[in-house]
Amino acid sequence: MASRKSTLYLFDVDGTLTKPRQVIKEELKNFLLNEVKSRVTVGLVSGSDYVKIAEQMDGEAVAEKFDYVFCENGVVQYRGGKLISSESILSYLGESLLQKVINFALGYMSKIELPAKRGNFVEFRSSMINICPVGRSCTQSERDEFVKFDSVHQIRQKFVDALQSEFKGTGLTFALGGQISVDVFPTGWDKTYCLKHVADQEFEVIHFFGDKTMPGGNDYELYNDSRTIGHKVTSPDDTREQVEQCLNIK
Ligand code: M1P
Repeated sequence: MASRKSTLYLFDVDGTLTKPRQVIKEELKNFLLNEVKSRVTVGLVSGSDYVKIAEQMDGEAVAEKFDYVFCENGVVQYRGGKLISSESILSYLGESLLQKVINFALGYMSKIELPAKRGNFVEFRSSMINICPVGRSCTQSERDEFVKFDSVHQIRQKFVDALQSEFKGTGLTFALGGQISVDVFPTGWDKTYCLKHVADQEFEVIHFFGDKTMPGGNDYELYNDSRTIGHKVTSPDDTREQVEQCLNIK
């Protein structure tokens, strides 16, 4: 029988609890905070930083509402409403390698033609760099247009291939996090990182719900980790159905 002490439910955000980069629906949020959190411990684990997770989960108080909020794959950790730990990609890689990656990425992106290009092509976060060919300041319709274009022309996959070949042996991972960008981080700083933070809690079972579970997707490692029971979901509605089945509350 699942209980808060024995069982942890971890949820990816984009594509799992919300449409990509959109705000969670009120009913699903209430379901998580009432029905689910009263039965098991609940955590969020996203590639995004805290600001984006808060926007999407409907408010700054997200860290207080959920038991755990693991940002940037869990390398930035909030527990019980407080920032507990984070790592610095700058200290880990050093300025020289970091600049080589940024310079290569900007050079590569300067040579591709897209339906639209806007601003904020490189977003520097505590523990990862997010590189975005269309530019993170694109509008929702420009984002949608890029997603279609990318599915035909494999813009991001080719970019990842080029980055992997250029930075082979440097211990960097290049992952297709969301819809329009590539996440760059030290190998091992994927979503399995968050499991280190809960090791002391001795959960008997850890369930993980995510949509990007294919190789190269940013849910792949945690979904396939032997310490979790992975659930592949296709939408926020599907997530709710699968959770109801697991908790036997339908
Ligand atoms: O789903 C998590 C991803 O969300 C955003 O992706 P995109 O803007 O490409 O849809 C980014 O914050 C990305 O870093 C993150 O992994």
